[in-house]
Amino acid sequence: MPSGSIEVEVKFTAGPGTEARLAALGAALAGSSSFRDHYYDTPDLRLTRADHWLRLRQGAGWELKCPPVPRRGARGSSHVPDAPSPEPPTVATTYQELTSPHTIVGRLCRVLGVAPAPGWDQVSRAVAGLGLHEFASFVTRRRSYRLGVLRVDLDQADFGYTVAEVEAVVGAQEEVPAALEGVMQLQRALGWDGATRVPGKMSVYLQRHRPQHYQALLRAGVLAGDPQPPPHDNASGPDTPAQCGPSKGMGLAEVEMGHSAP
Ligand code: V4E
Repeated sequence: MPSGSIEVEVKFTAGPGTEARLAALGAALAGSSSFRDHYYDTPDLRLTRADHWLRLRQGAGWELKCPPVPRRGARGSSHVPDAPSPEPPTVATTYQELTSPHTIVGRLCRVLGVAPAPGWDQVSRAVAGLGLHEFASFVTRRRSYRLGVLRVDLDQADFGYTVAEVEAVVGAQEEVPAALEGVMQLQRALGWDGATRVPGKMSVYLQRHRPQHYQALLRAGVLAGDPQPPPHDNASGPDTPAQCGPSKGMGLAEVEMGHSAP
């Protein structure tokens, strides 16, 4: 897909037994990493209120996570600020991840209603020209597992929040339903209930450090319904979710969506 991959992901809270369960399911530790993300928006928050998340990720470069562009003629086909795409019918989220500078700048300009200026072939120039400013910056320590085409990230953010996610990356909108099924199956196999919405790092960061920004996103419906973790710091270790327990007979074959990753 020329304009970027589509990420289908669901967050959950890892417990002390999560990594053992991953190993029992046949997941392989793909690596550990640590990286800083810097997130950018206009002073009046037009990007994030339109559910567009521009970040500079250490070691990866510029990335834009945004709602997939709906098919022509579909409901909500013209995405406008303050009108995020409808949520999928689960707690999982579906976002396009753009990494090509040309595509990122084009999408930013479309959302902000401006024409790209000459020289904006580099995202950093567009960021300066559009007057974007950094509104969040934090470090994530991550352990990543692979199970077939699925990936599980166990994240610990430096502001004292831990969260995990199951993710599938697909190339086209038609592949989203199968990916959704795969991530939800693996999440259930890891002992989570598939119905509890767990906030992401950014949601917790904004609530703690940028409360006005957080409230604006609640009003815009971008973070609507996110329950927040208790105000205490959970950096001392992952919470043990009440839902964690033996999986109900979920075998490896049921959670694999396709061939094994190399
Ligand atoms: C898409 C989004 C944000 C950008 C950060 O996305 P996230 O997946 O939470 O971060 P991370 O570091 O895990 O990125 P990855 O390495 O997987 O690409 S911030 C808020 N959103 C929207 C959003 C939402 N509304 N609800 C949930 C549960 N997550 C994200």
